Amino acid sequence: MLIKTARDIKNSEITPENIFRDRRRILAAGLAAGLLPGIGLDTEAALPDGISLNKTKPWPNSIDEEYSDFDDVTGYNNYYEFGTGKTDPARYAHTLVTDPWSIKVEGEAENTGTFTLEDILRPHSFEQRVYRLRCVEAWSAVVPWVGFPLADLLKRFSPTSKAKYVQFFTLYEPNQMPGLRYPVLEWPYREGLTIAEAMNPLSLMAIGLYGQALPNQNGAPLRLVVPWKYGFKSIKSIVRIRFQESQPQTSWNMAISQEYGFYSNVNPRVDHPRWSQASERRIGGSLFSARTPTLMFNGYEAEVAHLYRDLDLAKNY
Ligand SMILES: Nc1nc2c(c(=O)[nH]1)N[C@H]1C(S)=C(S)[C@@H](COP(=O)(O)O)O[C@H]1N2
Ligand SMILES: [Mo]
Repeated sequence: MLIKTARDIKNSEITPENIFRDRRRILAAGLAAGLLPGIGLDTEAALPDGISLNKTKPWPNSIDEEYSDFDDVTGYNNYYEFGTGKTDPARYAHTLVTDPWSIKVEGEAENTGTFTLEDILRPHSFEQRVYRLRCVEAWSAVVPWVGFPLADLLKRFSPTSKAKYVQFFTLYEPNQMPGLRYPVLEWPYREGLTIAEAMNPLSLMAIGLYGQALPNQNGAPLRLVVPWKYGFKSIKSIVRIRFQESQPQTSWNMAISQEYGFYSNVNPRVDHPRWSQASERRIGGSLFSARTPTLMFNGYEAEVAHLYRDLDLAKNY
């Protein structure tokens, strides 16, 4: 039996756009619930042999909103290593080599070293979590991510009591990533979280979306999704994880510290110096389509507000 992936279904095969959308939704949901056999799909190419998304379980706390279109989520991206244009990553990220892939773990942890992607993924079972992700540029997307809690991974390295923060680095390979030629950010791209943020059950290590492995432009083979923070915290194509006592450097803070702080929590009450953060536009609509109000912590206030009880969020943006 041949199952078409979202990517294979051509618009021309179906007339009304909403049916097209619905079919993709059903396909992705079916794959994630294990209702459809994954045999014949080549969409797990970014994952090591033996790692399969067939047993992905739906996560019960997913938001109940219509998914953004697969084509928008995989065609309109920020991944500056492949260029600063929104369509550059989809156009150029095919040169990213995700196999073999390994991750170096260092710093304040007992179990450091270099691990293959298979070592990293093998013990985990995968969930489909529908999260809203909001870019600092005021567009947002509703995406069925596939992944596992970041905390479950970090605990395997036994961080020491000095591990107050964790820093992440993206691959740096100028031969594969044409955007590295331009000094728009500090390379390699780096991000950081407090250990409490990293251990929060919402922090997701993602390996897929819409029931299939991550496309390169979305950060294959594994990337963070931190849904209560602006999108740039959700670092792609991770190759290094470092536990440390002091607050780590982050590429956006190093580039423009007046605009991008360490925390970067979604906060409609604290504007970006150059634009309002009070509302957002769902990806895929026209520039003139209705904006929806941005929610505190991107709608995840109940889960994460306690992390910031003693912080002035206007100063700690
Ligand atoms: N390595 C790396 N990770 C990155 C970025 C980047 O340029 N390089 N862009 C970030 C930004 S600004 C956003 S909004 C999200 C976008 O994720 P998406 O393209 O999967 O929607 O990725 C984040 N992760
Ligand atoms: Mo972003």
